[in-house]
Amino acid sequence: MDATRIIEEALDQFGQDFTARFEAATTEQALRDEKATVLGKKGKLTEILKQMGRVPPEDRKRIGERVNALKEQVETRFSERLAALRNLRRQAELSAPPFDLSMPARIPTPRGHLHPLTQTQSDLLAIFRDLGFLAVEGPEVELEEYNFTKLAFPPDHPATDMQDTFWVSVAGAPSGARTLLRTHSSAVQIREMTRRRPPMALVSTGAVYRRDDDITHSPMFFQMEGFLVDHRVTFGHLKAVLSTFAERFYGPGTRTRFRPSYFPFVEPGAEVDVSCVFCGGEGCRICKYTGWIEILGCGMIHPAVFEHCNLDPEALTGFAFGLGVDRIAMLRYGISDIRLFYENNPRFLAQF
Ligand code: FA5
Repeated sequence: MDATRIIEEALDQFGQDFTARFEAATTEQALRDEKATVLGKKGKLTEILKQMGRVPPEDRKRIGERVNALKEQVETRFSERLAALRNLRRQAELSAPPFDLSMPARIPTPRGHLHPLTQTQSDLLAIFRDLGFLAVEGPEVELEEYNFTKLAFPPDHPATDMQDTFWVSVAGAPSGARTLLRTHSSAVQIREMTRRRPPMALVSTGAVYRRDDDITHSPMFFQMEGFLVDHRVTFGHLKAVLSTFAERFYGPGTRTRFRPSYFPFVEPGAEVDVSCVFCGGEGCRICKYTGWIEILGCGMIHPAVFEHCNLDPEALTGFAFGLGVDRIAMLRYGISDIRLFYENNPRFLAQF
């Protein structure tokens, strides 16, 4: 048989083959794969055309035209089959059970909210903002100088013991300076009094750290500090601010009681109790039958603290107070174990 016949027969065969292959493909991907087998660089047609060299020159034009026509047919059949397959898929989708995209998920997405301690902090801040205090922040990793020394803690004060305080080393801290996780928010007093000039009325909330761990004491907890510095500030102003706060936070009629107490950075110092919010002062389990609940420490800023901040203790006076946010929140929500605040159990948190 001559080369022209051989190639013509191969092309006939090719024409039948690819049509059958395209019909057999049932997915878009399978169809594309078949097209590659037929027309690709290593495909059937390329194989056949390798014989072209043996075809006499007078037949080549005819064979060439035939090849081009076949290529066009392949493209046409491919497009037709592709459209048919897509149509089939669409029909299948349309006849399948309806899929409702707008239907709500069976498990509703849980809505989060602020942590009860964050809620309590912002409620506390809001009251003091109304009273004219400006909210500021301080760092949780603090200098010993700000947390203890400038607040007039003597060097051997028990609070500075390893048992009470988390001492940490910090890269880049001033040389010779000791650093710690602040044990109270009073460090903010020093930060602000060294960089602002009076008058100032500031509040600050945030995390503080102590080596404590029981049902009413957590190693990390929250405090709020408030302080006011100006000329002729008196203990009377302190009492007015704190009793107004107590009535706003716990409700009208809440009474306050100031008991003398000691903190190195105030003189005089006091602890403040509020009439028990649970029994109204009658006496109950929560107030240990005293009718009173302790909520904070406070006092008039010690002259030594002013000196440490380069403020004139002859000209200025001021008061400061610090309260435990966790304690306030525990009383507010009737929670008996402080650790619940930090376990992040959604069943607990969802109740607020
Ligand atoms: C202070 O920390 C003083 N800086 C408060 C102060 C500020 C006095 C300004 C005077 C002027 P104290 O150590 O008592 O004081 O702590 C204050 C409150 O923090 C406590 O009443 C208590 O409610 C809370 N507290 C203390 N330790 C813990 C703890 N481990 N976990 C939770 N709350 C705590």
